[in-house]
Amino acid sequence: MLPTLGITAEVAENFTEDRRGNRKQATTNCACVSANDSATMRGVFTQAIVRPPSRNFAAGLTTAELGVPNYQRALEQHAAYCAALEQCGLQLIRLEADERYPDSCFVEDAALVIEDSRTFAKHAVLTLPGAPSRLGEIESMRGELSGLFPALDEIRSPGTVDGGDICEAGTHFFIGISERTNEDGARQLAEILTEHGCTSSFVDIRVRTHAQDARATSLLHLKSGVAYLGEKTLAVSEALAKHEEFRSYDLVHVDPSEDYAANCIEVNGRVLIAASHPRFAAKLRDLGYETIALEMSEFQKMDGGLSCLSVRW
Ligand code: CIR
Repeated sequence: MLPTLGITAEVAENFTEDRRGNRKQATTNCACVSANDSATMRGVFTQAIVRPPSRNFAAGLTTAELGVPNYQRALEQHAAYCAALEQCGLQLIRLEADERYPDSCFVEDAALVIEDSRTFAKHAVLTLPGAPSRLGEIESMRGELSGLFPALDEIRSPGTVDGGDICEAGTHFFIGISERTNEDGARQLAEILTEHGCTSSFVDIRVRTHAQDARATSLLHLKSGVAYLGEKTLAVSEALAKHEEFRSYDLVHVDPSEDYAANCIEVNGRVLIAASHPRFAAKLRDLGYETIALEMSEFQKMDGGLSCLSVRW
């Protein structure tokens, strides 16, 4: 247990793998890669954009019915999240809180950064969020990303894409078709990915995948139910476990009582998971993953999870 910032580091094995399945030595409490080293390494995350919740965070969209989030606690949880990303070796680009958009701390939905499979160059894509109240979020993201990348691709209306619906699995991307991401947007994104030597497939999360399971229809985003852990392995909620698209992958099943835990993120050999999901944490440990557990209660109240709080590359 690390007492600082509510982070729990659980080291299970002395090795781990990066996003492309390269085995490497795990480290316990220091950054896995320095920014300089990682700039020359493929498939390694070096940077992330984050934005803290704004004072009016509670005015954002939610279906969770878990109560009103506590702003101070949300700030503390966000700070712990940022510290965990730094612990994993990422340099953070910290945007200012933006009260115009109460959901804007969920930066993942407004952009993604992909790696060209042939040149390994990083390439930024501006999305077009499916919720009208979030559309304006892309303008500050555009400003930020255009200063960092030579050119931006973008999803254009009538297409809509939320970053939460895009699950990168190496050079393949699963694109969720949801209440937020429509077919037009998914097709546009698939074309952009093809131009960068990546493949993609669509996963329709609007349809019920388990006849008796009402939860199957309640995923906000694809990544509310699935996460890529490297080496052709996915953490997957019951609602998505039987989906065709995941058949050729090794699946780490998330117990239905811990559904929220499916939204975890692998960062340079560590997996950030939501705290208080002991079954999932134990399963990952048994499989040899090093995990960092983070309190996420205030973001969960607003339908947000670990992936949503950063754009990582
Ligand atoms: C929304 O409904 O848009 C926000 N309250 C939550 C967004 C969560 N984002 C994500 O899963 N990528």
